[in-house]
Amino acid sequence: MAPLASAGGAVMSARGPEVAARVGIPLGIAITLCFGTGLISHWIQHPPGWFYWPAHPAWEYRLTQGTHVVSGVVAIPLLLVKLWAVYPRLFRRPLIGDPLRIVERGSIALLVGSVIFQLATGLFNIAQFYAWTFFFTTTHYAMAYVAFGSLAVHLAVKLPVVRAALSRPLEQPGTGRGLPRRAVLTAAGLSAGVAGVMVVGQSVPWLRPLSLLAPRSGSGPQGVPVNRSAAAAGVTTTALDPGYRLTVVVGDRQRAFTRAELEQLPQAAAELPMACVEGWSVSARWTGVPLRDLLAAVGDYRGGDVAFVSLDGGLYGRSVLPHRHVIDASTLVALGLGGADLDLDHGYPARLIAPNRPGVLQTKWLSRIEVLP
Ligand SMILES: Nc1nc2c(c(=O)[nH]1)N[C@H]1C(S)=C(S)[C@@H](COP(=O)(O)O)O[C@H]1N2
Ligand SMILES: [Mo]
Repeated sequence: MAPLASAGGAVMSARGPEVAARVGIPLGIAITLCFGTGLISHWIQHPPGWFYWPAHPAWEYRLTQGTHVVSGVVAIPLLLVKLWAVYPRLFRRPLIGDPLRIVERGSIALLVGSVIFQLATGLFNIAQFYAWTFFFTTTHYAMAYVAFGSLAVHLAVKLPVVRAALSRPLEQPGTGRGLPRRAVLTAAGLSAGVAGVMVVGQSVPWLRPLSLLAPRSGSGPQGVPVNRSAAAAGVTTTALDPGYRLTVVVGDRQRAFTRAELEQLPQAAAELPMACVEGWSVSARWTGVPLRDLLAAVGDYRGGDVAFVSLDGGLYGRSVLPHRHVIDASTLVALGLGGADLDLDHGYPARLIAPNRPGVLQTKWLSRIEVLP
């Protein structure tokens, strides 16, 4: 058996730019994917005027948000290995010096701080710390620019070091010290792979049994997970009240529908995913009244966004649907799921389901639908 001291010495030798640069490549790719898909998700929820997000393919948001969460989780072990590889250098003297060194140090401090902040708050969010959602969305969004900007500066400053490190062989011939570096890289790759597989199961059904890191991985009434139940939202009584009405407002006309009246309108079915911002998603067969037909039953819809209001007065009790989703044939005011009546926890008596939208905008327990001026 090798003496401990020599094993320790060999592991120490694996630290340095050779490992740091090589781990940096998948880490940079993961962070870039995470940043890009995060921007998409934010823009869908807070659309700038120039932003265009199509209604089809319906699975696109499922893919981008699944990628967002998987790439973020995969980045965590890679970041830890990278920090381990450069750790002694982070404290090399002088801590500050000439301007280039100040930029280098500053960008590293910002980069490490902001990336750790992003990964930690993202993880907390998928573990559902809903109390600080407002703080989360604005801060996670703003900090994403800080993280990505400092990554760009860091890469620009370090490019010569990175290129030199990548052009040197990983192994150092003759010293017998090459193996630990390869082992460190293998361990980094394996742990990133394991972390990725453990969350990817929340979007890919046949990997679901492996998704140990996914808090809501598939079970729920009618085979669809529930983030917020009717009881948690405090709507059980109002949703089951025989006096329930869904008010629909189109221009200066308005009509209030009972659930039975909604059931009497022509029904349609759509196979659409529920894709949560937390990364989990599942495809399901929804039935109900096409939104455009429901609007037509009330008045003359001439375009514009449509607002959805829930019996639930909470943070997610309201959403706005853009015109191109309003007119899409697969957008339903859903009354059924998987061939049965909508479960109370899935939004009974009626909920919105539209293609290619984040779950958070698929408002449950609808009380009012209104075409915005
Ligand atoms: N009124 C209301 N609608 C809501 C929510 C909510 O809390 N209240 N949660 C949203 C979120 S975050 C998701 S992911 C989906 C989940 O729908 P499900 O519970 O039917 O899977 O509902 C959305 N609709
Ligand atoms: Mo969600």
